[in-house]
Amino acid sequence: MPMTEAPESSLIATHEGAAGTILMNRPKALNALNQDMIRGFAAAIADWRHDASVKLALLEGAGGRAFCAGGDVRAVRAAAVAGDRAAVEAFFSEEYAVNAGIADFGKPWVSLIDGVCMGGGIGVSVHGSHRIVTNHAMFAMPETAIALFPDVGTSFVLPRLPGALGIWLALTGARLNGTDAVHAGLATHFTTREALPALRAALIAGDIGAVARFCEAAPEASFAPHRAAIDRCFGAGSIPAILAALEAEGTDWAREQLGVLHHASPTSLFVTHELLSRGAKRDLAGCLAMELALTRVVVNDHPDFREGVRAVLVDKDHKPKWQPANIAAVDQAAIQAMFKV
Ligand code: QUE
Repeated sequence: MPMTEAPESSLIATHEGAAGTILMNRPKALNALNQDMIRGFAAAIADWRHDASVKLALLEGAGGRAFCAGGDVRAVRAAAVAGDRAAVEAFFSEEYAVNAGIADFGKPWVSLIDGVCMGGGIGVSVHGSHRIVTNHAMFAMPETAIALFPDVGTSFVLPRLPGALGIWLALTGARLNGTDAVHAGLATHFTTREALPALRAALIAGDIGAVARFCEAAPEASFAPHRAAIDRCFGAGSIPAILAALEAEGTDWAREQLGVLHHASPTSLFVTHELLSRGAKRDLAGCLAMELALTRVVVNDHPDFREGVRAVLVDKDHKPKWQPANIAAVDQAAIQAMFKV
């Protein structure tokens, strides 16, 4: 036995049968993507795209609790606090290049999503052909809580979901279970955790048709009772109009949504609404370029991002002090000026 063991890699990319398999392997951090993992994705995509022995890519998260909780925003915050703009740029530009590389991978990109899937985890799955969720999946785009915005190409995806579902998910960070994710269009197939080993074995054997055999119809979405109210309120067209519509609604559900919105970064709410409006009119590449330009301003120059990550992930007091502190004080011209692309 060696005295010391090499630290285990945070991303394990290998060939198994007909598949290229990727295991996101940082279970204590819920497999949140760091720079090394992003570089591992980029290398695997480049290798496998033109390798005829790789019939499909299969993506999983280690540890049983998470697929991938997002990006390593603690590290991004540390870079921003240190004034290291180059590190911030490297992180997001390389992450978004991976998202684009998955979209044009050219063969099946199959994600087995059994646990937490947020932010960056959606980015490494949603642009692929097969997003298979289990009864233990939990999807969310929680970025407004840390004063970021829905990125990783979701400014392209979310405006294209049915009705106002995308803007609702983006603004509130609402959690979806596996069946919800299928009904929303973020996932493509529903199965059970118990079926995953056999499905995985069939995929390794190159049998992409196994997906249809092992998956089943998703039961009704938990948001179904609120679908009409979601479209009515979150489709209102602006942040002030959404708040007014929720207030007019007068239900417990609407009051709950208002509570969530009033806890989020006010700046982030306006940025997110504008981003999705613009994203509805652009292709994926245009959306990723818009997001990258926005990270430079939001992450490096605005105080809310570092404060949001501090409150949610560093100190965990969940008491962020936003600047400005409330929605009425947001300068809409300043929001428009944050969009450089
Ligand atoms: C918004 C986010 C993230 C978040 C929470 C938010 C995010 C992210 C994580 C996260 C959660 C648990 C971990 C971890 C990271 O939380 O991107 O390492 O153990 O990665 O409200 O965007």
